[in-house]
Parts: sequence; structure tokens; C-alpha cells
Amino acid sequence: MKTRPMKRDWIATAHTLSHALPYLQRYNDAIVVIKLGGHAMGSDEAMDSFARDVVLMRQVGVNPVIVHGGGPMINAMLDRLDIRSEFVGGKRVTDQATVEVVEMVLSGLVNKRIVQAINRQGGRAVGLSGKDANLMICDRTDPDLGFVGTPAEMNPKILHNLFAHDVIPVIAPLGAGRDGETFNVNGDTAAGAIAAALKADRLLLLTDVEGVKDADGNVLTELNADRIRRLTAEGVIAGGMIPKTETALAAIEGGVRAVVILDGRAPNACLLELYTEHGAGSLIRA
Ligand code: X2W
Repeated sequence: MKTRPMKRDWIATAHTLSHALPYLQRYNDAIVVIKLGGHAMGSDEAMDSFARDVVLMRQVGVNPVIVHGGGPMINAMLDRLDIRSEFVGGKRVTDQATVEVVEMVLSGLVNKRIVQAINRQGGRAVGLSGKDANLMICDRTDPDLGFVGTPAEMNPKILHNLFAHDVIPVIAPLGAGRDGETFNVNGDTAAGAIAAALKADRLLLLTDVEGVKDADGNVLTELNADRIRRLTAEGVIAGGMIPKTETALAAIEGGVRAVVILDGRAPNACLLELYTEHGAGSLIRA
């Protein structure tokens, strides 16, 4: 027997849409940079769901920009090629052989998987890296890290051109060196630099934790720069959360209106954050 959705499901859908109106109006024409980390990229289904949310955002007037990572995917390929890899202070020590693999995996496999997922949902995604149109020119971070780059000069005009043509940019975190080098850039750092260059309205850092937590493990839904500094000094913000909060502080200092650290594995995380009163994760403002 054919089953039809219950009438109350339709009523709930209409109710949700109606209540989203103020948020739809607030984010019309906004620039929202979304960092999708390798750990937040799950199954094909989760990727399709993420892609649908991004296409929906574009449909209702947002200019979404995706900056992705792909650390676990780089590790898997380096393993297959028998190339050893280590991290120092959260950054991958990157020699010539490694940077070649990083570029192939990020600009090839990972970037195109996201581009294709968005396009399958009816969006118009174009993949690029920090090298394209000199979007992100980098200096060497530290000679001991090899080809790891720190964004030094940003040229975001290409992104505005893409917005004007209804295109969703999907960016791999590689930078161009001034002497023709290829630099491997931490995904969070790249997302922060791109969001600052665009003076984005929101930077959403999608991770695999619910947000910034207090000493009792409760998610802090709103916090400012001072609170972050205090929690870091007290050791409450520690480990993998430090690069995220540092990125958030740098982005805000660079002119981003607000940064949200949220769990990318939660269904419809981006929509929940932008279009409901509830929001999601930890909202960080100056
Ligand atoms: C990172 C780039 C990818 C990344 C790396 O080589 O793993 C550096 O460490 P996630 O998934 O966001 O961690 N680059 C310099 O940041 O990926």
C-alpha cells in the first residue's frame, strides 16, 4: 500500500519555513565561509546532505564559500605511497614529495568530491585552490616545516566575480609561493584568511565536536575574545580546539563579523545555525 506523508508533517514544514523568514532576510546577500574539515566529511549521504544545505543557502540569497581540509585523506594516500609524515604543532611537516601528494589529494580527490556533490544537488560549484587567480599568496611558515605556508597576500576579487555569476567556490587550502613554490596551508588557517579577505558575515568551522566547552563540559553557546583568552589561559580550551579558537580570533580581528564552531556531523548543521532561533555550536564575536 502506498503511504503518504502525514498532514502534520506538511504543517510542520510550512511552520518551519514561515518562522525562518527573519533569518532568510537577515542573511540575504551575506557572505558565509564554511570550513569543512576532513574529519567532518562523512559518508556519501552526509556529503549529499551538506551539499543540499549549501545549495539551499545559495537559493535563498547567501553567497556560500566552501574551504575544505582533508588531513585523513592525505594520510591515507601517504600511507599507500609509503611516505612517512609527522605533525609539529598541528602542522604537517611537508617536504617536496609530501607537498605533491597534498596537492593531488586536496585539489584532486577531495575538492572534486565536494564540487560534484554540490552540482548533483542542482548548485553550480567551481573548484579552485589558493593558487587560482593568486587568491592566496603565502610565505614560508617556518623552515623546519618545509613547504608549509602562512597566507601573506589575499586577492579575493575572483570570489566576488564567481558570486556575481551564481557560482559556489570550493577552495583547497594550497597557497602560491612568490618563487613558484606550492605551499600546504592548514585548512582552518586558510578558511580564516579567506573569510577575513572577504569581510565575511559568518565563518562556520565544521568540526567533529559540538563546540567550545566550559570546565564542566557544557557547550558555550556565545563567547567573546576575552572569554576565549581566559579559558585558554586556564587550560579549559586545549588540544585540537586551540587552532580553531585562534583561527576564530584572527578572523574576527581581520573583520569577520562572527565565527561559529559547530559539529559538522550533526544533520543540517549549517541550516540549524543560520535559520533557527536555536543556532548551533559556539558563536564567537568580538
Ligand atoms: C593540512 C592541510 C589539510 C587540512 C595537512 O597537510 O593535513 C597542514 O597541516 P583538515 O582535515 O582540515 O585537518 N596542512 C599544514 O588542514 O585538513
